[in-house]
Amino acid sequence: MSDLITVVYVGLGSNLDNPARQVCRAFEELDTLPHTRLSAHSSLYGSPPLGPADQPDYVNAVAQLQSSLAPLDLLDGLQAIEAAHARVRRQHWGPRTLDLDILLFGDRTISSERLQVPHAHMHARAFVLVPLAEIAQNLDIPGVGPLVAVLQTVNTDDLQRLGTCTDG
Ligand code: ROI
Repeated sequence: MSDLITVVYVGLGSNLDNPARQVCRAFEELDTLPHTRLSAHSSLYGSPPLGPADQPDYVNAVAQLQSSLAPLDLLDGLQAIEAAHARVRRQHWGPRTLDLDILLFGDRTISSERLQVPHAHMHARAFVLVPLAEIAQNLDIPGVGPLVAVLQTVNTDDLQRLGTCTDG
């Protein structure tokens, strides 16, 4: 914890046990983390699985947090939320009840065993970039470039905007 508040973007993904409900609950849970508040979140998007195709489609979204936690303390908090949702055993690149990934932590680049920021694959994933652009149009991805430019390099055809958490 420090006095400094950092804007953090978190990617959310689920493809099990009513994925939309998992993601919407996770938005609320992110707002309950210590020294952290949820300041914005995207709509929900449906996307076909990246990786093994024999799994359900995903619901993806992005949250914007204001946090004074240190990166690894925030990661601990995200993993505690994931664990509370995870009733299903996970396989590598297989289906998951809830995935929470730190995408960006202010303008910092972090490379440690537990955490890489910016997220290593975010610049290639429409299901991350499109919801991110919905809540942060003027963002720069450190080491990569302006979000709007990166967005033009990915195929968004398979991404479907599903609506918001209050749509039912
Ligand atoms: N595919 C999609 N569409 N959305 C995800 O969030 C997602 N997460 C993953 C893998 C298995 C790589 N595939 C995904 O971890």
